Amino acid sequence: MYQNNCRRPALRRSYRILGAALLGLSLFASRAQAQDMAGMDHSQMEMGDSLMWMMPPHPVWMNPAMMAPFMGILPDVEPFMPGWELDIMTLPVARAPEVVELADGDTLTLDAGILHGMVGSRMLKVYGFNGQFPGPTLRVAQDATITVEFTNNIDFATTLRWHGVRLDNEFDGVPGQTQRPVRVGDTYTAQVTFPDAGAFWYHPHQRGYIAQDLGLYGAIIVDSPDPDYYAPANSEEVLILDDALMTATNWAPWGLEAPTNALMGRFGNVLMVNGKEGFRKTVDKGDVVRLFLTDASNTKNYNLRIEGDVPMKLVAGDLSRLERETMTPNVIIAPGQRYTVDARFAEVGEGNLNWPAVLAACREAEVEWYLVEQDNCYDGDPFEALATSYRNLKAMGLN
Ligand SMILES: [Cu+2]
Repeated sequence: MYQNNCRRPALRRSYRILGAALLGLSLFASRAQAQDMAGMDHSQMEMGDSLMWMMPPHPVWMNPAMMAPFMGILPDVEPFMPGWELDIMTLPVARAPEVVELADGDTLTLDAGILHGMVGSRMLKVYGFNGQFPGPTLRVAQDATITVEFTNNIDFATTLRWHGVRLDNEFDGVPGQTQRPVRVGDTYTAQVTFPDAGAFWYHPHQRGYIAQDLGLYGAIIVDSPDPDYYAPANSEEVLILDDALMTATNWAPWGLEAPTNALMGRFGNVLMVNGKEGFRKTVDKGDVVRLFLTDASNTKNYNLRIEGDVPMKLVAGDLSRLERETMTPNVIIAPGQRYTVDARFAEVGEGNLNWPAVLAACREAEVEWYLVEQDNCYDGDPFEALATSYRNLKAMGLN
């Protein structure tokens, strides 16, 4: 489905293949396509962990459950890293997302490119729009129609999808169905309408398991002309949650010819809010803070609460405002979803909105990659749970 017109040369590296079933690989790409890129100058390639495709880390308690023969399984792909041939010091330094206000008839230029980013202490090549990682937050008037001029300057062809926005099918960024992928260096013009108030987002729809992982996404807030659409709040924050699989110094490589993950992407070991590890905000006692939350992770769910058991009121979801608002101690959000909550800091003084702790859900686990269950507050003994499910399977004659 996607085109392998990556600018980075392929490595000739043969991995031992013991089998791929456990990894759930979707090997739908042609290896031959990627091999067309072989034979280029490899002299600039850095050595070290960034060259190797690596097994994602898994929690300590799972180690004994991993059978030895499976430990060595590696997918039969070359490693992919963004902007392979570029010197990171020559790339523009990524800025934090800026707010762009848009009214009917406006034109938005979105230039997708490779930037010099920082996540924690890691200096990384990231993807972003208009020099921002993640891309700018679009604040659009309801019922506006805008023209989007999208230029692709990342490593491979891509498209732009307007998640949740009701617009003409031909502009919805579905490669191979409603439009051709936008090739490297090309510009694509779309007419995008915003008939619904609420929170939406934009992201690539071609090799999203790489491009979206690298930060090629942004938030959209569509504002109703009705000033009372939401209840009053003292302030607003647009927060995009994401995770990424990283080593101590860089991204863990993706697969060049094919995904090394099942379905939409891989779990990360680093959690980010708006492209940074952690988010901190100072609030005054009694403030109501409106949080526009989007889960931009490829595959991770979050079970969010605010440290100090700050009450939240769920006011809107994917389909705009809720008919009935609900008080909730936590919000479970899945990839692609948006929730809008009003949090009231009645008993909390300054500095106590500690976002990493919010992400920590029921335990301090913000860097654990395995929080995959909708209820990630499991406090039991995982070995006992495993043993029980094994016994149950055995009793049913399934094992
Ligand atoms: Cu989407």
